[in-house]
Amino acid sequence: MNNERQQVTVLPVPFHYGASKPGASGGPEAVLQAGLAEKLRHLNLPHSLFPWKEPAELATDRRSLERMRNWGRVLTMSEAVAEAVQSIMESEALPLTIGGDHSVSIGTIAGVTAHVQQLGVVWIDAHADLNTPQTSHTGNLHGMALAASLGLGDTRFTELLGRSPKLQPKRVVLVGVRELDEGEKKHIYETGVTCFTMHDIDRHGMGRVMEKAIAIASYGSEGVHVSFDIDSVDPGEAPGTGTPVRGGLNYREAHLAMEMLYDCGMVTSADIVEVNPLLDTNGRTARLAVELIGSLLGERIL
Ligand code: Z70
Ligand code: MN
Ligand code: MN
Ligand code: MN
Repeated sequence: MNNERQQVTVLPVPFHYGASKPGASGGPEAVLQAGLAEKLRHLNLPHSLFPWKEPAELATDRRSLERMRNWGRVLTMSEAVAEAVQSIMESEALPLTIGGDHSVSIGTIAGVTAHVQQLGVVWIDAHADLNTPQTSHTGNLHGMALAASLGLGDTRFTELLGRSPKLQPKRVVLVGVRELDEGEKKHIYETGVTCFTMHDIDRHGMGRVMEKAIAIASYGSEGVHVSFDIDSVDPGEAPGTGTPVRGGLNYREAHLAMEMLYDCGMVTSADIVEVNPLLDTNGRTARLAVELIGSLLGERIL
């Protein structure tokens, strides 16, 4: 985006079947309650709410239940999200998808890449979400979302809207990672995606890490997609999420990341996922999500 009063279309996706626990389906409502529309108004950004309709349920193949839990539900949701995001991109607005668990990003990336072929991705998360049905210990599709976008895993997901892979590994950067399954480490080495762990952030600072992340995601790219899993932030600051992991981003690091992404002027689309109001304390995590969206869309102190 060129950042000039970009039209924003908010896509709420109340969905939790990609995760172990329910609750993430309350994410969009919680983030809206916490003042998302007011924030966009305050930033003087023209915005609208996409009328999300719960798709009719697809019969689930029972044989696949263990390795890809609820795959039928996740697939129909992904198709609907991909179509919605594609139409938002067509209208030249920025799709801001509010999850929902992280499986919603399978659809958002499919929708964005229908328009932006060479898309960079900055995936900010405690996890890498690089499992396939073969490597996953849980069978949860939110742990397979980035893998699917890179063409790894079940073809029903990798070939959403046709083309696979959606992303080239050289444009994909993970930030904030602190919990990886063995198979995910293998996928990082084999694909060559860049992974900045909490170790890198502690050692070099968030500013330096984000400079590198943005340089990698934007080099030769036509746009950058931001996929922000709220569990990247330390559980002390963001308790309302399904899989909290100690030692996460602090408040300032999370905001700095979003501010630097805005400043790069390349952001075409974003997801904020895994806000779980059932696990939240007094709406703290939902409010944080709204503040971070503000920073991503240009809010500044001075
Ligand atoms: C684990 C899995 C995950 C988000 C947890 C966890 C994945 N690697 N992703 N929370 N957002 O189940 O595959
Ligand atoms: Mn995630
Ligand atoms: Mn995560
Ligand atoms: Mn495990």
